[in-house]
Amino acid sequence: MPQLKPLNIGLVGYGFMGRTHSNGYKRVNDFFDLEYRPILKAVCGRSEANAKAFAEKWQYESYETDWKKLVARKDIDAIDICTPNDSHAEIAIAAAEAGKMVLCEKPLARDMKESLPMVLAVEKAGVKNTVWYNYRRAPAVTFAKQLIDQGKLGRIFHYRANFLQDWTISADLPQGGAGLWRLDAASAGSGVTGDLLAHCIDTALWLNGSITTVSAMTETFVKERKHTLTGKVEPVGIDDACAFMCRFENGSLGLFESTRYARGHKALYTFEINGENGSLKWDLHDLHRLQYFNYGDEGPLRGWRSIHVTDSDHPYMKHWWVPGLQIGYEHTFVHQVADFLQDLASGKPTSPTFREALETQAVCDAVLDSAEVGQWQTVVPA
Ligand code: SOE
Repeated sequence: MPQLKPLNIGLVGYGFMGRTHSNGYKRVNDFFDLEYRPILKAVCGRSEANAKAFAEKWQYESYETDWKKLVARKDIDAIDICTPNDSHAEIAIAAAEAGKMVLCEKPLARDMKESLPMVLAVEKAGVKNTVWYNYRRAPAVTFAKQLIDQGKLGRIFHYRANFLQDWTISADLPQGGAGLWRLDAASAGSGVTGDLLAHCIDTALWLNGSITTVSAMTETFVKERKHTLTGKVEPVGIDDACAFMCRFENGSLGLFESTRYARGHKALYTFEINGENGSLKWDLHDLHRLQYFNYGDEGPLRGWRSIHVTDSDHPYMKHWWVPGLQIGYEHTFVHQVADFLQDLASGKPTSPTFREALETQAVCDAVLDSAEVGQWQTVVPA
């Protein structure tokens, strides 16, 4: 077995996403034949005790408490950003200027204004970059992309997506701080639009092309929450729910809805796309299945088929178990690492790049602007 080339990872942030990414780095070479092996060189976080504990648990070789030191280290090749959204830009720009590859958790940043300099920085430095919109790499979603690209659906008429949760209904839940920064507009930039709809928009742009115009409404159901960091009751600046309609460049119509107030739904990301010759449906709670309706089927047999995307000729699946045995959420991150390493070896960009993720950001900005002014907005790409 030839010696694999090391790719030294410096991870910033050790929360939920720090765990999903670390798991991806650790497992990838067990399942994929690659030229590179990620080495867990260092994890960085402000609390020394937490950084040390994370390093021990996940077997990082070292830890830092200042991301600037991590970025300056000569033994780090790639900086992976898993911190709250308000710190993505500063870290990514510094990492690019230091010549490091940059992998950034979604969304790219809080808004377009903050995201554009990140794109320019990685492009100027010529460093490899990607944004972790992981759901693209659920095999059933990648399979949907293949079917659409093969023209199986024909002309597209409709795209609709939902991302429903229920974890912020209690007015007693504070905003801000570890775990709850997603409720704090200063940290997150926005609420469900940047956190959840960004996923739906990324997938939609990938599957169905650019969105040109949007008309949105948002609501903040709980208008004041105690702030974890100040201890004071403060106004809530995020959108708790957002719904928008839109037009795609290919002439199809889109409908999107997201909320954290849909009692009973934990992470119900669904999308459906309807074309002249067929339709596709996907549901995160049943993520290994793709529903397909083919208008070309023989009349009496026509109906939705539920494809169990676990065969070796389905995307990514030949690397896992045997046909019929499914994989799950964590594997989408393993796939992103595998693609990143494969593209690194062949000198190709890894989608979505910062530039591609900027388009998602442009749609999010247009959605929030539209909700604020109560009018249709044109999506303004950079
Ligand atoms: C929010 O609850 C969240 O964790 C998002 O931040 C993730 O991006 C999404 O995949 C699951 O939900």
